[in-house]
Amino acid sequence: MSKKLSIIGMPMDLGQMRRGVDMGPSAIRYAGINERLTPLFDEIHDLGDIPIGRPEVVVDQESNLRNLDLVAEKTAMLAEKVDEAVQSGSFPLVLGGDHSIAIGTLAGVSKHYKNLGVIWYDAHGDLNTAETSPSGNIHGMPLAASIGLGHTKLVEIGGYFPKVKPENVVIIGARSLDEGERVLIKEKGITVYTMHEIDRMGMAKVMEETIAYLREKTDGVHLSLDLDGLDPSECPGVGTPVMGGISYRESHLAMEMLEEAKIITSAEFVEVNPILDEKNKTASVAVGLMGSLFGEKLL
Ligand code: B3U
Ligand code: MN
Ligand code: MN
Repeated sequence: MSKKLSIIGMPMDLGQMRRGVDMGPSAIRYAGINERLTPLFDEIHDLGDIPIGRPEVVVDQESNLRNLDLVAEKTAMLAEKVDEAVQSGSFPLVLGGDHSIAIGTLAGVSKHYKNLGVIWYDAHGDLNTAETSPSGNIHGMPLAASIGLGHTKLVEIGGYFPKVKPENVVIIGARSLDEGERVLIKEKGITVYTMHEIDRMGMAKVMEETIAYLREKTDGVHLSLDLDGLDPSECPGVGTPVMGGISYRESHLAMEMLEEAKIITSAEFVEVNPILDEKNKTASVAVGLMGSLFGEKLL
């Protein structure tokens, strides 16, 4: 079977307050994604960007969520594109955009699996709802929405829910969790490797366990990689940096182990903000990690 990749840009910054993350897809393309991935696939289709425009910020009166209707509308558009890519036998790779786009990616992907797994590589849990969110920013909510919790307009994108069972989620790199997120993680039994476990066990062991766990439980795995999961010294171009993150090397190892395991069936790289970046470093890291994820070898 030929190996096909569909790249979909999602230049949306409506899930948070810092402008610039809408330029993420351009920055990642500029960092050489096509050149880097061309040798690794038989066909690459760059489907361009989902049109977002420059809408005015609107805070939903009832829920206090910023840009609720717009995020719902645009993520539904992304879901359709992702769905088409999967249908055509292509691996969907989505470029963000803030992390709220994951609501759309998962809505497009999950209907194709009975038991989708998700690796959430992130400093944050993204498990807030309108009730627990300290910010009203939807980029802090996509994992909650995808397991069926939160505003119905977000939960029901794509016309079905939930997209993922909480027991099929593995969070890697967490070091900033809100109180409501902690409660939810315990209540729902979500697997989390915080920085403590990564330091203590090493990334190799964390990935071995993650792969063994998801391979057993799921029939496909989506990788949702927030560049703020990495340390801000290596990925400064993100809206909400948190010190003490995963290193560049550990992240490459994680991607290489996922590639060897052949479990990843879709992916997204989010929160690249070139305005906050240093010489497109964060976008370049994203492209480098994609190389490892898709099988680039030194020798
Ligand atoms: N947990 C906080 C902060 C945050 C979440 N995701 C990012 N930042 N990138 C919130 O606003 O929900
Ligand atoms: Mn995130
Ligand atoms: Mn994050």
